[in-house]
Amino acid sequence: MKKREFLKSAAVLSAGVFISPFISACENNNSTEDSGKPKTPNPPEKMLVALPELGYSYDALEPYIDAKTMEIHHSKHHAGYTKKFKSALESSDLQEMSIESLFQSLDTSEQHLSLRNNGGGYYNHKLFWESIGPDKGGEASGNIQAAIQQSFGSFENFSNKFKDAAAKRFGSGWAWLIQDANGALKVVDTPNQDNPLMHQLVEVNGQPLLGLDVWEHAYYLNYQNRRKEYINAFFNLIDWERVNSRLV
Ligand code: MN3
Repeated sequence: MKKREFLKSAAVLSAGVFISPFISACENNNSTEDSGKPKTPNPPEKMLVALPELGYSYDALEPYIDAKTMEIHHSKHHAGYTKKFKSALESSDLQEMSIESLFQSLDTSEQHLSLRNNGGGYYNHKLFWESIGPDKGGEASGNIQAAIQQSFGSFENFSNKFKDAAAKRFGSGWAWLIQDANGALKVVDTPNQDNPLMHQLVEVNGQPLLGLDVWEHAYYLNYQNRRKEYINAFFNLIDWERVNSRLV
């Protein structure tokens, strides 16, 4: 009995020693609060910006997107946008809002240019990686299928419209499937790293459901000038369940 009590108190003691730096760190944060009420978290949270992990390996999307393109696109291009966005955010007074609100506040001014280009690059690529995957593709199903049917008449009409927007986007940019404020789905395209959340900067705004990067860096190693082949290949990768989950 005595031995057991000793072991018990030794365990409590060692646990106490182990966690004490954590406790004292918390206590320091709460040092001005002595009312006994739990302290509310420090509002508002700063936007968390970090290069996301892909949910699959660089070669997982072969043969539709090759491993080398994926590696450069994610570890160089997306990493670059992420780093520059963090830096632009830190030197702005716009850190304490959601990225959606940030985009809505951006205008054509010079002071917003880096947030526009790099914030767009950060967000658009994240959405892009999350919209595709191995063993995906095919036709949409569920609510997104019904919404596509209602807005475009058929999946084929939608895919033709989307492919056309992606092919005709002059220079660098993105093709999008969006949901507007009335719930209707639309296909739009934007230049550079703009996106449909940037209300003051795009002709048609809405919630992005699906985005396709048609910058040459997204396909040139494998497809060279054959952008249409890359666009067709993309349809073998679309994760429709994920797109469905973005419906408002
Ligand atoms: Mn890109």
